[in-house]
Amino acid sequence: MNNRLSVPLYASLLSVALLTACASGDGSAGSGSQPISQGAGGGQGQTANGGSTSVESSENEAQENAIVPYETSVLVEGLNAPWELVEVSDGRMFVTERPGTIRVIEDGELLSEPLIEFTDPFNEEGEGGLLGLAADPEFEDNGYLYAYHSYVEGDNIANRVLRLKVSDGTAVIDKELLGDIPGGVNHNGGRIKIGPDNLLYITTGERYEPELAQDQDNLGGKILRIGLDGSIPADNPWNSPVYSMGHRNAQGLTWNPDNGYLYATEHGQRNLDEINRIEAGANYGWPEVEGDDHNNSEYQAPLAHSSNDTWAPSGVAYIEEGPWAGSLIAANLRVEQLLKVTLSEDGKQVDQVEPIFEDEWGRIRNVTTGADGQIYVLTNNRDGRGSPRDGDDKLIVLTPQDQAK
Ligand SMILES: [Ca+2]
Repeated sequence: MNNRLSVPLYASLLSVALLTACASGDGSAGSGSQPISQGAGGGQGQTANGGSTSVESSENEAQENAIVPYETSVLVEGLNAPWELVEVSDGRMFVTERPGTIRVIEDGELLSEPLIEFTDPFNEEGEGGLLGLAADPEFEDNGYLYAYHSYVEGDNIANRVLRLKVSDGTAVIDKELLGDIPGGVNHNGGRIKIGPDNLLYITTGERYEPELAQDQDNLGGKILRIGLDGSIPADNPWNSPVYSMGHRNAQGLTWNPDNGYLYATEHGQRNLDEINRIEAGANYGWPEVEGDDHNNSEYQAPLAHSSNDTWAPSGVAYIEEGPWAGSLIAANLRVEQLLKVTLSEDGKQVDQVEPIFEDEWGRIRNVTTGADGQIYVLTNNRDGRGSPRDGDDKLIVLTPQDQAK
C-alpha cells in the first residue's frame, strides 16, 4: 500500500500538437503510471527566457520518501459517485453523490436517509449532476449549505448554485444564488468553495465550446466569485461573477490560509493537465494556450502540468498540518492516484509532483482535510468510467502515523 514514488521532473518547453479531441478531461481510457513533467511556469507576462528552472529529485530523495507517513482506513463504503465532502460543526459529514443526493455520515455511519434528493429540473448526464458543496462558516447558526448542480433549461443543460437550508436531518432549497451557468453532458466544472474572504468561488466548464473560456461576458470556462447571498463583490475584476478566465474545465480549488494564495486544478484536452495559481482578472489561456507556452505574455502559465501524460485532476486540498503540511494533494481520476504537489517556499512555483497510492483505490474524485492532519479521499469508480470493486465508492481516511492508534 505504501508505494509512494518519486519521479524525476524536468522543466519543459512544450510544442505539442494537440489535434485529437479527447472523450473528456475526466478521461475514459485506460490507466497506467507515467513520468510526471513539471512546467516551471511562473507568473503572467513570463517570456521565452522566463527563468524556467529544472527540478530533479535524486535517487536518494526517492529512497527517503519511500514510505507514506499516513495510516489508511476505509471510513464509509457504498457511496455512489461521490463528489464533495464537507464536515460541519456538529461533527456530521455531508457527501454529494452525482446522481442527485446529499448523504449524511454521522458517527462514522452512512445514514440510509439522504439529507436531500434533487428532482426536476435536476439533470444527471455524463459528467453533470450534483457536484460541489460548501458549508456556510456560520452553519451552526443559519444551517446554510451551498450546492452546485446541473439542470435542464428548455433544450439546454445549465448549472446553478443553490443555497440550501438544513434543519435536523433534512434540507430544502432556500434560494438560487446563480443560474444559467453553461452546462453540457461534459465539462461542467462544479467545484465550489468559500474562500478566506468569505466569498463563494465556483469553477465552471466550457461544455466543449472552447471559445466560451475567452469570452469575458460568458460564465463558462471560468472561475467565478460571488457573495454568499449571490451578490457580485465590488472588487471582482469585471463587474460580473467572473474572477478569472481561460479555463477549460477546472474542478479543484484550495487556499493556503497563511498567504491567501488560491490554487486550482484543471483538465487539459488530451494531456497538459494543469495546476494553476489563480489571481483575479488573469487569463489562463484555454484554448489559445495549453501548458506553459513561454512565447506569450498574455496568458498565465500553470505552475505545473502533466506534459504528454494525463492526471485528470479533480479535487485538490492544501494540507495545513501533518507530514505533508505545505503541499497540495490532488485527486486524479484517469491515472487512479493521488498527486502530491510540493510548492516552493514562496508558493509561486511547484518544486515537485509525485504520484501516491497509484492503482490502489481506482479513480479518485476528491481530497479534503479533517481534524488533526487527517486527509479524506473519495473514490469515483461508480461514475460510469471506472470499474467498481467491492464496497465502492469509498471514503478513505489518511491519518498521520503519529496520530494513528
Ligand atoms: Ca492554462
